[in-house]
Amino acid sequence: MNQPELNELLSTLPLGEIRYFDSIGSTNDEALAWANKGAPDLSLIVADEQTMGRGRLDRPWFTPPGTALAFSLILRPTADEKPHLSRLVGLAALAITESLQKLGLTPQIKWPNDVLLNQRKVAGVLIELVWSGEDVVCVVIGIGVNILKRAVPDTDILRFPGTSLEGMLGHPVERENVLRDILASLTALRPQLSTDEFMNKWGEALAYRGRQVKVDMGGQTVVGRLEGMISDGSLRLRDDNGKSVTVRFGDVRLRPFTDILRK
Ligand code: BT5
Repeated sequence: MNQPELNELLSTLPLGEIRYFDSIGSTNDEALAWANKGAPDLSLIVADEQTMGRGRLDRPWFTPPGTALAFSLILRPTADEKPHLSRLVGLAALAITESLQKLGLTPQIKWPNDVLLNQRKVAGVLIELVWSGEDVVCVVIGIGVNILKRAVPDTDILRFPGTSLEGMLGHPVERENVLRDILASLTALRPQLSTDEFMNKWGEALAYRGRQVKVDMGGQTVVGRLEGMISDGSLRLRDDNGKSVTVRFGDVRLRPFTDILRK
């Protein structure tokens, strides 16, 4: 992967500027800095390797060189999009699932920000906002996808089992094509962000629907049957007393099977 190849590969997509790095701390950090300096809408940072890749709550995200996709897209939300910023994680996750479906795979979204193949995490999304006073001026959508088996960290340092496209397909894939497909899906889905159609697509892609799950909300946990989402993308569960519970942030795990999967 290099800058001229990327420019050529993505030339038909409605992107802003594109910057490529052989190695970087975190593409999201670079994107946040660039957003603050006026990056145009849909500008893109791509890196071959991340040395300080981040997940949510500053958890580490591993991107060894030559094995994965790590990129960040800068969005300047329109007035119509601003009431729906909490759906952007779904936009990114859906774009990933659509691109993996093209490879004949059956991905699911583990709410809120993971994409799973066969119950294992193949991709993660990290959304970060740039504020000006009370107003969100930019959103950085960070996406990491494990392409080769070597991208997947050792099981003992993972919170959830991981996998790669190579691991699932049994052969390597061209990561450039996956990148192009994700960006094509994301830019095509973006105009639907405010619609019920978008929420339906997102809901249909959710893993564990109708199953008993445990959601860890940073210490506090909720247990219940996963019913779907409400319009802002929050998760809707039905607890054992039949009460509807809404969860805005957390880590979902299947109950009681997750611990078996971790081994
Ligand atoms: C995420 O966070 O899954 C968001 C990952 C976003 C990464 C992209 S790469 C481009 C951009 N630049 C960045 O710096 N970040 C974004 P979370 O749900 O908090 O999951 C983090 C957890 O995933 C870690 O605690 C590990 O257990 C696990 N993990 C780390 N690297 C992984 C990998 N390559 N494959 C599978 N799991 C991984």
